[in-house]
Amino acid sequence: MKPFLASLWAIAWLVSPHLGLSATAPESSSLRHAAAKLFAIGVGINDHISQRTNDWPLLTAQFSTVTPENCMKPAALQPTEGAFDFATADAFVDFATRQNLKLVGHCLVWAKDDRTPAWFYRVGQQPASRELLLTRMRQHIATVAGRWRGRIAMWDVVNEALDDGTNYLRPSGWEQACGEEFIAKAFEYAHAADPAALLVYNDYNTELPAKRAKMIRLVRSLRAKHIPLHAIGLQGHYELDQVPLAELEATLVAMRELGVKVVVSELDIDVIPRAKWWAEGGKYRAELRQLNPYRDGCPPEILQRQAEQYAQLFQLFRKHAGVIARVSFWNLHDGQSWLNEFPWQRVNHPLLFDRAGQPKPAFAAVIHALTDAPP
Ligand code: 9MR
Repeated sequence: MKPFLASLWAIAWLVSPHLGLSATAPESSSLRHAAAKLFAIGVGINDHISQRTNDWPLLTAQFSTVTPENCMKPAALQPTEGAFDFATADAFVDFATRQNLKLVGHCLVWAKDDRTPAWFYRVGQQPASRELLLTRMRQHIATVAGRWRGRIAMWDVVNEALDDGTNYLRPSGWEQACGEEFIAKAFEYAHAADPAALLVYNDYNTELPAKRAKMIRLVRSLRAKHIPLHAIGLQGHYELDQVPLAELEATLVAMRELGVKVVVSELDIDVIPRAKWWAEGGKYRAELRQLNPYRDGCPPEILQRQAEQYAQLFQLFRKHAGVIARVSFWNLHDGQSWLNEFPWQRVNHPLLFDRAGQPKPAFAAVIHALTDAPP
């Protein structure tokens, strides 16, 4: 190429993304482009993404933000006291940085005993004191958030602390020793370790009125103490035909009124509903374990219903884009979804891309909901 033509080409290449001229990922075929003026589009992905080259084209065409599915959790990073293992998470952060993907760290504290290494709570056979528990928490957060200071855009600081039953907070080693204070401290420690990171409280079912009320109480309480809480994570693990649109909208409005941002942090729509697993003391579990109706593929009418329900969700997100900073899916495509394993093994189809990474009807429905003229 002649030097003059070469420089013209270089200028065109440099300005084209700003003019929306990207040839490879225009609005009609890329979620992140379609949502660009509204919110970031993210995804929770396999910890070993840096080695999974087959996943890269879909990931980078569609998403701008990534959350590691497991490798930054306390159990992965500090399984025993002081013995940090950063190998997988470091490779993840380097990969995302190289690919210009923003990072969500997940999570500094998981307020569930079965998800927190038992050593945090104990001294020998005795429960650890409040002081010791907070010291351990501070060391964990300072080491982890400090390690990638300035490189993680958002941290899920505390995950799943609100109770599903009648308590305010879920009973846990944290709650027992410190009450609500452990949440406040986690945010203070995270802010000290990485002052530029946006700090998120992340939980599920916060659309439901009872849990929404607990979340409002938590936000008010942290705000009154000037705790650096910046956003609420609504996980968004929904089930086909049960997407709680009106209740979700009420939660979005409540967060807007409180002046706190929202991230939809782990979105999916399960097509083999799972709620029955927990009903009536678990008496349906043996029956459900046999249930695997879509092992040979998902019927078109189910895919169509899923597409309509995803479209309704994204219409709602678009309406409330002023309060929503990001919408992240939980897993890259159907073959990688946690819902193939949880709470029983079945071939599931909860995402926008099928097992070959090809767009499903829900993909076009979401693009349409994001880009067509508002009603
Ligand atoms: O998808 C994750 C799965 O691979 C893990 O086994 C599990 C336990 O660590 O966590 C899953 O991700 C969860 C996330 O960390 C928090 N919200 C609920 C997600 C689905 O269970």
